[in-house]
Amino acid sequence: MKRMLCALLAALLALVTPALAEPAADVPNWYEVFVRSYQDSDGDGLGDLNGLASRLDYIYDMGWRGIWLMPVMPSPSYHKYDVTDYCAIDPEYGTMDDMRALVAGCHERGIALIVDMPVNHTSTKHPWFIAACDALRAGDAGNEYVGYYNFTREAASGFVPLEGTEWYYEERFAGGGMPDLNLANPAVTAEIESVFRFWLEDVGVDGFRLDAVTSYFTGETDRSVECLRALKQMSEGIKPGSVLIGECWAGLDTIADYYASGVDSFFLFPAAQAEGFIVGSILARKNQAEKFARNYQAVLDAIPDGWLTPFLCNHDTGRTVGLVQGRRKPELAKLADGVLGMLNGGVFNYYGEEIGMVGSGDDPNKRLAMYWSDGDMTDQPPGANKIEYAYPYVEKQLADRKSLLNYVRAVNQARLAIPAISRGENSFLLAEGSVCLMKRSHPSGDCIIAINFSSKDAYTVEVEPWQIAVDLEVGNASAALTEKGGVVGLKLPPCAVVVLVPAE
Ligand SMILES: [Ca+2]
Ligand SMILES: [Ca+2]
Repeated sequence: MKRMLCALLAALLALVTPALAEPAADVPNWYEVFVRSYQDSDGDGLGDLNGLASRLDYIYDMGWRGIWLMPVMPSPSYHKYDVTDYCAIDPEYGTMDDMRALVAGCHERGIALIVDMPVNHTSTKHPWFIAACDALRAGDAGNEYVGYYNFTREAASGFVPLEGTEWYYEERFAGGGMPDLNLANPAVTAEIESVFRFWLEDVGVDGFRLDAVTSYFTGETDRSVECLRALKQMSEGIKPGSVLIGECWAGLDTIADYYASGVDSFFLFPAAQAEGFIVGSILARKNQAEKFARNYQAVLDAIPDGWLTPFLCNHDTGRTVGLVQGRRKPELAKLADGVLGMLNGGVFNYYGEEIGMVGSGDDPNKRLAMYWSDGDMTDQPPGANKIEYAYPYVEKQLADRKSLLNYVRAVNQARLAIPAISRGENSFLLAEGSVCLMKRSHPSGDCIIAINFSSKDAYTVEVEPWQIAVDLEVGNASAALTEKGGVVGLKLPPCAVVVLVPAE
């Protein structure tokens, strides 16, 4: 009787207790959004938080379960990486109440939300910097805010003169009005802790994207790693399970070194951009699979226990369609997204990638207005001088089963349906010529991933007679399992990405 009661209680509890949200660090599909260019809600031409909130159903339906917001705090610049108040929302984007509503809207749908936290530097218009400069001009070098930044009397690389004084201040992103904070000053880290507490506890976000971590202590990896370790302890102490993802724009070895900080993940730059191994493999004339396998294995060897966050492009880089000649070869834009989507960890898609937006050259060109439908877009960011859209807008692509958008959606859905893709342990079964076979082992069920990098059909002998669970078609041809003389083989159309699972 007692046992029955316990079972009944447990069943009741299971009914009333909401499923615990997964730690954000396990989110398989992320979406990076530049709020200003995404969706306007009030007719001023500038994207805003309420506009983004109105697109959450679209984002969810596309299969993204995490959003990274580029900075939303008050700032004199259009990109807002130079902050003047870390605990407020830029009025262009809305109010803190709008932010809280956005967080609620995300969490209702099971979407994690992280915000960009640029703490390497502030704006020159930040009250801390203004107070520091006023003090130095008044001859008060002992003022507490002077210690918030790195002032020196000697000219040095990375330092700029403070007008009206004999002082110089550190500014690693020269010309951007972004003086570097003195992260060795406990008063500054105490400020950061109260900022973290505000966002994690009060606003309820799930973590932060940490901007420019290699500039925390320029040229001193150990000190930057030490600082990140303290930030991770700080955020974990405030909100266990909150996520930190660092921008360590560097080579694989340096990124691997940064994982020692305990920060959850660092963007996988070696996979990204024209120089990255995804585009590099796709554009190789031969032996694409070997190139991919060699490079991906190097990543897995360098970061054996770390959670990866691969991506193709972001707000600082050229967009994928340009990188893979996707105007002429739309199948390669799909293949790039397919290959990215078959990597371990949490994959990041930059907004607009799903419709094949293009952008290169000056930064604003890489941050153009999201193209929702005819006439439905925000104003373009100031300074954009190359405005073009190579592919149709969202509305058209939603209606086209063969569009890039529906391909990206299928990639995301595959990652949601088969956890082994993002979390399984990888082993290469084959990497020969243009064909690559990977096995992912995971307690939820194993899978095999097959990629044909070439523009020709490929046939490979399969190791196990599994069934095709996902066939990411770029054209009209499908993958197929065939049997010849008792040996099961896999036929792969051009640019195919296929996921197999054990036959039922
Ligand atoms: Ca607006
Ligand atoms: Ca710095």
